[in-house]
Amino acid sequence: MFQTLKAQAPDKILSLMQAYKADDRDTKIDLGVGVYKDASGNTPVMRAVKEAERRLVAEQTTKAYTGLAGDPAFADAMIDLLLADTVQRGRIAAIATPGGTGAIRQALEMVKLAAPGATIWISNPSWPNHASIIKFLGLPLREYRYFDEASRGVDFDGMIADLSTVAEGDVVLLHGCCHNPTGANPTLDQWDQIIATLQKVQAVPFVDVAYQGFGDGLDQDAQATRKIAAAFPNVMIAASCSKNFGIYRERTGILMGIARDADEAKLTQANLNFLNRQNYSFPPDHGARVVTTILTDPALRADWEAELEETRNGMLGLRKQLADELRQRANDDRFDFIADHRGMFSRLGTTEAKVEILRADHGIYMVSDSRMNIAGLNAETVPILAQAIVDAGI
Ligand code: PLP
Ligand code: TYF
Repeated sequence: MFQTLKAQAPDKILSLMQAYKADDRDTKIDLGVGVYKDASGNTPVMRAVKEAERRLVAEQTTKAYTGLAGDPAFADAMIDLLLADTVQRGRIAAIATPGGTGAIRQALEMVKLAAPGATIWISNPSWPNHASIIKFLGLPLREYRYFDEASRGVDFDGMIADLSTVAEGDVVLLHGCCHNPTGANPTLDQWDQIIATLQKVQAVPFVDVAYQGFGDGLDQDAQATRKIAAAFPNVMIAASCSKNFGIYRERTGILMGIARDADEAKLTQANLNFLNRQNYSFPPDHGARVVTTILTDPALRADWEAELEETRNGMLGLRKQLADELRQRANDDRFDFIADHRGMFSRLGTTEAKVEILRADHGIYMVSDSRMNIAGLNAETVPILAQAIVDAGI
């Protein structure tokens, strides 16, 4: 059987991780995979996570199965964190999933069930796994313009022009905040126009939120998602706890489906439960329970928010430092966009050949599309990167 298999293209970001590990230069700098790193290059377990895990180990009395949708308290806590009171709770169906990726996969399977002919629209560019999973499921895929190569900001006119051509019932995948891979995000006014455009064509928004708290703050990063949630009869939202709780390997995420009314929400919930059952039955519980413990305990929650703020402000500081260094060294303000971008990533906007020069000559690893993980930097390596960018003639 296996002899019939074809080779699969490897994930570029994960291959880069391997290449970085194999490089024996001690000056190497890893700006590849989207994992947060502190100034010493470590990805620590957050304080509140450690404490929640300690309590769980001490107090948990059973590991028996939860429900197919996961622990209902997790859904309540996550809906509150992301949507606050934007939408009536009775209109929201939700399932716990293995990470944000599991939620994306289940959302796309939901489209296959509910609207098999619908085209899925993704930004150009987007997180590579979006297109990969859509194609794997055999769903029609199209791209809308998103990134303006010249300014390294959002190509807003192009985006609106393309979204105006979406057919009724098509699904439009949007990054709720901290766009991956570009770091460029619409303003709240622009979000209003995006929403008006999608309402006009009667599209179904599908929001991917993987970095809440990494951009402008927990509430600020949820603003676009809340606006969308309030504006459409049906919305899907895939949220990940990997980054903002630092629990990458626990595989903790949630898919929310906003329905027209409570009856439709019950039907949606039953179908989401069905999809969990078809794919893996009960979703992982440990990470979800850690998240619920933190979000529902005021002291733990305050400590988590404080540590997340330190993380966020650290990345903002590095952005500013890098933009300043580049302004001085290049004697030009063309890199100021780095300070305007939000989240873990910025797309530098250079060629694959220049990215390769940075890797070969300077041991600086970024994804071939010139996406850099800002958290891979520290105060000492920012000037080294800035000089390398100038030396490479970027
Ligand atoms: N969506 C985007 C845009 C991402 O960058 C990620 C990456 O971590 C995810 C979803 C899903 O992450 P995970 O499956 O690790 O929770
Ligand atoms: O974009 C990133 O780097 C993160 C981590 O197959 C990641 O989202 C990268 C590739 C992948 C899964 C997660």
